Amino acid sequence: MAVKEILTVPNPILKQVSKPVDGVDEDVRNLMDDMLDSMYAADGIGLAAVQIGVPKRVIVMDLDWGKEDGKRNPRYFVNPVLSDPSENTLPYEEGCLSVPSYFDEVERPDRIQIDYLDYDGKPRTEIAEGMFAVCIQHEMDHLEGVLFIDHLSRLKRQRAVQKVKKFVKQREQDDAA
Ligand code: GNR
Ligand code: NI
Repeated sequence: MAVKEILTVPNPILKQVSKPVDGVDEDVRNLMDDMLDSMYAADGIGLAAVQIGVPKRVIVMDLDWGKEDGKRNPRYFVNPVLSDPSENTLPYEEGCLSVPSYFDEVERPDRIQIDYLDYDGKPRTEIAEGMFAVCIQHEMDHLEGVLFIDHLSRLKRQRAVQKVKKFVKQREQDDAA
């Protein structure tokens, strides 16, 4: 288990389309463990492998992270496929560990089906709603090289990248001090 650095915009690796994995083996489980450590260390609720520089179709998530009781509820999604989105959409104020310090509203279907392999390589199907639906669609976008700011106007996206560059520079200075 290891905490890895999370890549931020405008790193071109974040634009790569992630490749499916050949099933869940030791290497994929190690990757998922590192992703979960990195996600918790950064106080996130989800993470795609490409965010730590590994363009594979692997996602980790913990929607209970940060809640009062402090209990962990990690979830793992390997080679996920989304289908059957609801017609109904809902706006949600999103953030991204790869776009730190910037938040904005994105509108997405509020309900969607997800097929995937779990931590043990077992195929599963679930219906995602609410925060789960928001997060899984945000993470699936990462697998296609898409960030939540790509759903915004070009002006907003440019402002977001400028803000992130400043934020990351300051964070590096603070860390060095
Ligand atoms: O930690 C995260 N919070 C979040 C909030 C609203 C919508 C999506 C997210 S995912 C984000 C972590 C992340 O960047 N995952 O890719
Ligand atoms: Ni993200």
